[in-house]
Amino acid sequence: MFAFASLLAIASAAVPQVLAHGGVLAYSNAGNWYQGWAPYNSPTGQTTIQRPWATYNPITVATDPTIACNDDGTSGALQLTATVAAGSEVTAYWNQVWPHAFGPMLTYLAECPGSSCTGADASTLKWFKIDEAGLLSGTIGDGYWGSGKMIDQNSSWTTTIPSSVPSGNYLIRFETIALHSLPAQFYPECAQIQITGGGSKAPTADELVSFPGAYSDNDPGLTVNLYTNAAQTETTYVIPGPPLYGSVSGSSAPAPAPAPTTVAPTAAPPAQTSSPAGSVTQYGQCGGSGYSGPTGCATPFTCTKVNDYYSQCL
Ligand SMILES: *[C@@H]1O[C@H](CO)[C@@H](O)[C@H](O)[C@H]1NC(C)=O
Ligand SMILES: [Cu+2]
Repeated sequence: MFAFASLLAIASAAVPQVLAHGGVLAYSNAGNWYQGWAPYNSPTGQTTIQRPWATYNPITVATDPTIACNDDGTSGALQLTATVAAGSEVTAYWNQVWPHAFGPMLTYLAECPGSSCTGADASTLKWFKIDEAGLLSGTIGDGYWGSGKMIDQNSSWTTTIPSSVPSGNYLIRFETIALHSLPAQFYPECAQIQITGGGSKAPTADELVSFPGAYSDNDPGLTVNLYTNAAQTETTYVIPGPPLYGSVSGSSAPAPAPAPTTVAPTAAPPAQTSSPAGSVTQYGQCGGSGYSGPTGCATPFTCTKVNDYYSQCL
């Protein structure tokens, strides 16, 4: 009896920490289900597209060596890769019910050298952000956040692989960041995908980052305190990380440093580079043969030709 009571005490001390956190447990794409790594099972025999990770506990340092793909994020012994069509949706499923409703959702890709991501060190890759959702409505202290929407969507998040991304082998990194207490809590996990049928728009130098490196503990989006008076009225939130893929104009070559400009007192605001600001949202159609709808993309997206029949805001 005494032993049983002791066991209960140990269990109740340990379980809540686990239940309060978690990570991505599975993925789906085009009707296929991909069970993820099970961090609390023996690694032996586990075979999944997800990179192995060890604990439900969050990462709490923005420059942690394992911020790319969690701890340890290296390939598994029986590592798999999912084939994913450019333009298709990938859904990541967190443990139910995800407990943290304050903070952003972010999805990144990193292309791997060679013919597979297996063996690639995630901390040496260059990442670009293909999806993000920060403060969606309301205030910092009491608003509706990307992570709240994730909870409402069956504790899952769906990202479309942009059809303009070049075909190749990639790590896809789904992340939710929890801001209910400081320091911010990072929950990133990665999976290996091979993108097929892709486009020709490589990310620009400004869009590419490293993990660690992309975030700093001092980033405005990682230091917000939800419980101040100011947070109850503040409606602007700056999502951490680089600009979204497709939002920086220019070629895939490293962008030259902007030349200093002298602005005449009467100068008009600089024109948008490719299309006027408009109403078409990200991934919406903005052009193509036979298309007669609106052609202006909402800021910060740019109307990007996919083929003769389809251009979309990216
Ligand atoms: C909700 O997510 C679970 C996995 O956490 C999945 O098994 C289930 O099919 C999902 N339900 C819907 C309606 O997508
Ligand atoms: Cu938690």
